Amino acid sequence: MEDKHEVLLLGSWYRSYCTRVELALKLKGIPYRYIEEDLTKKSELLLKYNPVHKKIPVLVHNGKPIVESLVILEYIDENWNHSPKLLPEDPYQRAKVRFWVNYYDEKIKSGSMPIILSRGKERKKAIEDLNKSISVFEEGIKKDFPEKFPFFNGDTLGLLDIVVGANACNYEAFEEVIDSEDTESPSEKNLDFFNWMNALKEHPLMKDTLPPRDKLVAKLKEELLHSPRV
Ligand SMILES: N[C@@H](CCC(=O)N[C@@H](CS)C(=O)NCC(=O)O)C(=O)O
Repeated sequence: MEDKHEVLLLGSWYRSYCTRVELALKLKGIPYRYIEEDLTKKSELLLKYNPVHKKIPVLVHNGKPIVESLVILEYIDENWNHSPKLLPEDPYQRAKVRFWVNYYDEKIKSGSMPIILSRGKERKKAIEDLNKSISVFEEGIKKDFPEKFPFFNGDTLGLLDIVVGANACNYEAFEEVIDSEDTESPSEKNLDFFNWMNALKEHPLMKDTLPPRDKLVAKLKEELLHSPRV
């Protein structure tokens, strides 16, 4: 039964697009009901609330759906306008955060998929490409937010911590699943970036929300077995 006044999240426990929404809801102290979706058998609710993309996460607030994780995060920040704010007050700072969030999704989050799906030389190249993208990201945010690195918004989580941390805090599980023996793994390079992730992993909200490492490794291995390139 749906309650028109509640906040409902359709998600999947190991997908970082969903973890980022859970982190924002918890950070703002917004109570929500969570429904785990099986993407091999999409529910009527998912198809009804996200008929265009048919993807998770979907946030349903007062019976109205909001889709696309970054749109959802901004909705949460605007609708529950109290502190802590996910985005800075200053429009130029906001623009810079949005720029790096988009860069992260396009180059780094997406850059891990070619690694998982490839082998041998192809995988080595994909790892090198990812390392380069992380270097550009690391240098960029150090330059754009010199006073705030490694944490944004002081000691509370900001949009970049949430988007990046929901994904990259799981780097150890990811590295366990890929075999990068003959290549420098991402965490051996870009030490500032991974120090930031290691600090974030200790944040109570992250500890409470990130998927358990062993369970995630098992899930990623299972997905790998079913991936078309293996
Ligand atoms: N741009 C979307 C991406 C969401 C997305 O890719 N969701 C995946 C799970 S991680 C999904 O629902 N996939 C189902 C499908 O492609 O059929 C967002 O930011 O929310």
